[in-house]
Amino acid sequence: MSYETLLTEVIGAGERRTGVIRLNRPKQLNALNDTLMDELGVALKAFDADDAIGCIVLTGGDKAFAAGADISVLARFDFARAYQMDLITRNWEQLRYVRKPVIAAVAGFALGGGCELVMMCDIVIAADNARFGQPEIKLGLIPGAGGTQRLPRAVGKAKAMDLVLTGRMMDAAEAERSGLVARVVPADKLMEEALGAAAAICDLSAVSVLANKECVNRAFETGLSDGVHFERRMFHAMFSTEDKNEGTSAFLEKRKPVFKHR
Ligand code: DAK
Repeated sequence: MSYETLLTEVIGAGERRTGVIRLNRPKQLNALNDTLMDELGVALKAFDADDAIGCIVLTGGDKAFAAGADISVLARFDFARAYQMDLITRNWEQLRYVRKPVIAAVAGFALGGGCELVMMCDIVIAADNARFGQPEIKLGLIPGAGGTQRLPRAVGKAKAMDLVLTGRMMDAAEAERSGLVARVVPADKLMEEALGAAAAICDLSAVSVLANKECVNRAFETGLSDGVHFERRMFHAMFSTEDKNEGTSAFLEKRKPVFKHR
């Protein structure tokens, strides 16, 4: 499948491989317009539905992961039109429904909607030149794709308020210190690191991978008691899988497990 605003490829040699989606509007620093968000939804759905894909990497270019929603589009809308058309909302949420792990590999700017996309991913790996921010306030706006909600959950209220109210950017080191980013690597090692993490996930039991992701995400949607209860039931459910028998046997027999994803 070919896209106007994305490049996609499948990487890896194993039974399960990594689906890579690269945002590709370099002249506009990957500003997120309707076409791009439509295509991203399609590409994510296709990889998520493909049994040969074990993990997805979402990345951008060297200078920008994405510099936010396309401001030329935002400039044209008034409230009535935006509300009636369900501006942006209708095609921004697909990432939330992807069940396989999505790794964001971020170089350069991840601003506004770009930062919000990053925060919808499961693991964030940043190049040392990455810069994150929610500068919507400088446009007379507020974040519109979860920035005011996910940022405080990721970095705490103090840092989130600082970023949202001033619109300043934070660099990769600050983002890692604050908990927004899992790993920072030299820019020329970004894809190697992200693909390495993805390949490691591809080798694991697909059932267990889905369950781990679902349980961690539950922590953001529920209170502690309900979350732990959900985890306990999922933990019990894992005892019904062949992969659990294979994983535990392989450990005891000191060999590498061969998961069948069932
Ligand atoms: N939109 C459109 N074009 C953009 C862009 C953007 N967000 N960011 C950069 N560009 C374009 C520039 O206009 C320029 O185009 P030309 O002049 O070459 O034609 C080209 O990309 C290169 O940019 P610069 O010349 O500015 O490059 P610099 O290195 O000097 O500066 C920068 C890079 C990233 C600091 C700067 O471009 C910048 O400040 N960009 C805007 C960043 C920003 O404000 N982002 C937040 C946008 S608001 C919603 C969901 C989400 C959102 C809203 C609603 N719903 C679900 C309802 C999200 C809103 C936002 O993201």
